[in-house]
Amino acid sequence: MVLTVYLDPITINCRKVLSGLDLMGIRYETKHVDFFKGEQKAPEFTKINPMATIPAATDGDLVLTESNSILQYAADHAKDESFYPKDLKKRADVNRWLLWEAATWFGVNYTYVVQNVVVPELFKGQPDQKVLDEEKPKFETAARTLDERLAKSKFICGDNVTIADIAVAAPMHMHEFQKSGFEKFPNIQRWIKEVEKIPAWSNRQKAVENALMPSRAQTNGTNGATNGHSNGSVRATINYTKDLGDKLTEIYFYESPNAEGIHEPGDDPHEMTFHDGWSKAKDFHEDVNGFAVKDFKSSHSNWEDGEAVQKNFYPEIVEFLKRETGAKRILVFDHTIRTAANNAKKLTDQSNTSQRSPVMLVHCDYTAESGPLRVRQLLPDEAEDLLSRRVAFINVWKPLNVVEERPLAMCDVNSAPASDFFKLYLRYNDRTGENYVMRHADRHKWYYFPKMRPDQCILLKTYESDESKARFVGHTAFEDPTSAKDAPMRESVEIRTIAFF
Ligand SMILES: N[C@@H](CCC(=O)N[C@@H](CS)C(=O)NCC(=O)O)C(=O)O
Repeated sequence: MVLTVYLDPITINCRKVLSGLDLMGIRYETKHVDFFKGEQKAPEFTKINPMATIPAATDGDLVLTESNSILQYAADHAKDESFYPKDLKKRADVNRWLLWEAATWFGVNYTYVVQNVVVPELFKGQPDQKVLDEEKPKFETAARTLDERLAKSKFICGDNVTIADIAVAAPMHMHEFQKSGFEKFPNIQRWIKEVEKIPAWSNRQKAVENALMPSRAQTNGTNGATNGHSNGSVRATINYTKDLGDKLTEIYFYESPNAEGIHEPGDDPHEMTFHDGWSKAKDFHEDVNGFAVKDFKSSHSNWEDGEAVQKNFYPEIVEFLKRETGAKRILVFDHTIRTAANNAKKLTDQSNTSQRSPVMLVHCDYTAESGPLRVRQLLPDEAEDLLSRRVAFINVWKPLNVVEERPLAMCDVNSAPASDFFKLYLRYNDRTGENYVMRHADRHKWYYFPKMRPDQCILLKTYESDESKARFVGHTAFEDPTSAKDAPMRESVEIRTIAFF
C-alpha cells in the first residue's frame, strides 16, 4: 500500500496524519493543498472530498476523508500492531478516544487556536473574550475527562503510544500559545511532554509554528524584542524548599533561642530550564501567567533618597498601573532597592528591608491570608469595604541598569498549581509575617527576560482575591550561567502595590 495524502502540513488534522504515518513507518506520498490559498475548495480537490476539508487520502480506488479514519486505515497496515491493537477491547478503547477527539476535543481546542493564535498572529486582531469565556467550561470538562484517563497510564490507552495519542495531541499542538489553561491538568501536562519526545511528532512542529506565527519565524523566534540577547534558554540551579509536612518552615530576623533547630527555606536546590521570555513578551499577562513585561519609562533617578522616591516615583507607578490593569485605585505601600552599594547586606538584616540584595529563593511575597491582612493593616477603616471587591497585590520590578547578572525569573502560574506553595513564617521580634515558598516539580515552567533595560518592567502578581485568575507567582533571582564574569551587578527597584477594583 502506498497512500496518497492530500494535505497542508500546517493544519491540525493534516499534521495529525503526517505525524501518525511517520510514527507507524507507513509509506505515503503527499499532494499539497494550500490551506491559506483555499485550495481545499477548488474543484480539483472537491472531486476527492466534496466537504472541501483536508486531509484526504486515496489508496487506489479507496478514498478516505476524516483524519482519524486515515490513521486507522494506515495503522491496519503498520508492521507494529501496538499503535492500534487488534485485541477487540483495546481497539474499542482507541476508537473511543479517536471519536471523542473528532466530536469534542478538536472543537474546544480549536477556539483557542483561532482566538489566541490565528486572530492575533495572522489577522493582527484582538481575541474575542466572550467566545473564550463561553468555551472555558466546555474545555475544562473535556480536559478533566482526558486528565482522569491519563492519571491511569503513561499514554491514553496504556503504556504504549497509540494513534489515539497522536489524534488527541493534534488539537493542542500550539498549546504553548493557545492559552487554553490546560496546564492546570497535571496528567495532560506530563503526557504532552511525552508526546513531544516522539520524533515523528516533534519533527512536524516547526512548519506549523512558522506558518501560524510568521512574524516570530522571521525574527528567529524573538518577535524583535530581544534587547540584543541571543534568544534561547539556560539551565541554572534555584532554591526550592523541602516540604516537611508538620514541621514549619521559618526564618528568624533576630537572635532567639527559638531559632535553634528550625527548618529554614531554600534547602532543595534543583537545576531548571529558564526560557527567554522575549519571544512571547506580549502574551504574558499577570492575571493569566502571574507576570507580565511592560515598557515603562520613569523620569525619576534619585533612588537612594527614599522620600524622593515616594514623592516623585510612587505617583508615576499609580498612573502606570491604573492604565495597565484598569484598577480603580492603586496603593503603593513599600519599595525595595537592590543596588551594588547595599548588596553586602544580608537577607536577615531586618533594619534594611528596603535595601536588599537579590533574593535567591523561590518564593511569593504574600499568602492567601497575609494579603487581606496587609489590606486591613494599611487601610483599617476601609478594609472591609475594599475586601468585598477584587483586590490584587502587584509588584513592579524595574531594573536600574541593564540586567547582566542574577536576573529575575518567574514560574508561570499555569505550571504551578496552588498545591505547590506552602508557608514560610517570617519571625520578627514584634510580629510574624508569612509568605509562600515552593516545593519543586519538574513541570514548572520558568521564564526570564535577559538584558532587561531600565525603561522596561515586570509586573508580578503576589496576591489575588479572584480565584479564577492567577493568584500567586513564584519568583526568584538566579545565577545566569551565560553572564560575563565581569558583568556589572544588577541594580533594581521593586515596588509593592495593591490594586483595588
Ligand atoms: N473531521 C475532519 C475535519 C477536517 C477539517 O475540518 N479540516 C480543516 C483543516 S484542519 C479544513 O480543511 N477546513 C476547511 C476550511 O476551513 O476551509 C478531519 O478530521 O479530517
